[in-house]
Amino acid sequence: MKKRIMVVGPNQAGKSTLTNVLNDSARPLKKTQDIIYGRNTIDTPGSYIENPLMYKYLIATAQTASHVLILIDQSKITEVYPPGFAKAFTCPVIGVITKSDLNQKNTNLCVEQLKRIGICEPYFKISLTNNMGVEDLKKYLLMRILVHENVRNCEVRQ
Ligand SMILES: Nc1nc2c(ncn2[C@@H]2O[C@H](COP(=O)(O)OP(=O)(O)OP(=O)(O)O)[C@@H](O)[C@H]2O)c(=O)[nH]1
Ligand SMILES: [Mg+2]
Repeated sequence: MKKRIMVVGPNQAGKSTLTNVLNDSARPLKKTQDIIYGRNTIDTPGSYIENPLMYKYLIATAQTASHVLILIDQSKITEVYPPGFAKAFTCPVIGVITKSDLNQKNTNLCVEQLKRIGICEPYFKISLTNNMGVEDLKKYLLMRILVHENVRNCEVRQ
């Protein structure tokens, strides 16, 4: 089964905008109500991370993902993630600071939050209005997916 990149984050953090970029698609941006499987991604509703009763759906869905992107919205600091939340996932978790074109003074708070969540660096600072940082994130993901596939192919051949 094809593994996709799952995108998690608070309401309006830019999850669907980012999944559009990762899928080269242009789905209209309306509030995401359900988990949406795209060509390369799994988009999730902001309400799932804002409601602890919904964590189990995120964790179960991530079982089929290659990576989880945890988004922090730089424009609006909210503490929705519990400390150590990244450890709930069995696949690699990558920290992404979104809307980096807005409220630059919040960058350090975002970094501190990613650390509290238990995510290791590198963190990716992106803006989807001016495309800052997006290519670096795409390259990093592609590199990680290719390395993972090579390792799997080697294991199959042995
Ligand atoms: N300034 C700025 N706005 C952005 C950026 N990325 C997304 N947005 C805007 O933020 C709003 C919300 O974007 P979405 O991608 O729908 O956010 P979401 O996290 O999917 O939202 P929900 O599905 O409701 O949780 C839209 O108006 C986007 O155009 C960014 O990098 N900078
Ligand atoms: Mg959405």
